[in-house]
Amino acid sequence: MPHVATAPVLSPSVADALASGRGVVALESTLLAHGLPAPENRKAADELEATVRAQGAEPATVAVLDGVPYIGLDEGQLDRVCAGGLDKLSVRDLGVAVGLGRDGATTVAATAALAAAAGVPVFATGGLGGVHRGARDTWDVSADLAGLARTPILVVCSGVKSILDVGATLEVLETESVPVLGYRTDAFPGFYRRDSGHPVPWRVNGPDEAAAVWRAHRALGGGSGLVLAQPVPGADELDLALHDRLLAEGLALLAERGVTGKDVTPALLEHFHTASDGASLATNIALVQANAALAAQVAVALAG
Ligand code: PSU
Ligand code: MN
Repeated sequence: MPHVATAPVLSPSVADALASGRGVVALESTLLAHGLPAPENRKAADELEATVRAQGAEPATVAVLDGVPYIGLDEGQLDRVCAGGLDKLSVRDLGVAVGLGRDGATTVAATAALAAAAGVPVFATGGLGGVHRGARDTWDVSADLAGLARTPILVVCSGVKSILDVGATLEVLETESVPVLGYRTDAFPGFYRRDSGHPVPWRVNGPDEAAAVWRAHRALGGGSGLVLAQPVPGADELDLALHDRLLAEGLALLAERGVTGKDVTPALLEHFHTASDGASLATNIALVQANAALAAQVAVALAG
């Protein structure tokens, strides 16, 4: 008997928050399942949810379990996401995972699609996927970009990972009419580093300004997502020389091992975490935490 497709299931607290007009922040599960190692990922999952609650909003971590898309996970479901063995699901994989009754962690694109469909307009993550270095030959461009082009959701992130071609990624976001706002910065952040070397087209200086831009974007018919890019807190930034060494090593490792497709980003992040003795892990967790806090402030501003 084939698995019967199910509509997304909202946790009771998320359903309650939406019904009463309180702020809700979507959180993705790929960064937990494929971006952070165990057991740090489980601790980070709890801390992210606590951070969102502390700002007065409701966290909604998104994942597919037993073929059911969930918006808002309980403790046992977070355990499963962080235990390993889940598939990495982008938008094209959602129907497959649901149809076949699988477990999977959702990327930025897939989380955005499920959250927006459920009426959650704000989402926090670490870094967006983008155009990979060498994409001219490999055609490796994250489905996050096409996903944001058609999904109306405000994504708080620390720019894109420095493992990508940042300039090309910004060009695609421009082509796809996805607004990019720097949060209290004129520089587009580079994930582990505060400045990717590329400017942002626009800057906002508080959650209220971000909320005003989002409302206007939607009111004017903007059907795309919006990127609110916040640099990692200065104290948590990865040392520049260490960063550049890890990046060069990581890219060489990928080529040597022939890593391609959806394994590229997790493999590079893992190299950073192991080869830096956890320094990049601390940076990664710090930036996601800061983004969760800002996303919650924007969600509260939008709800008010
Ligand atoms: N941010 C993090 N860690 C991650 C990611 C974001 O701090 O692992 C994930 C997101 O789920 C994003 C994915 O969608 O990296 C990009 O994967 P790809 O390059 O294969 O599209
Ligand atoms: Mn890719």
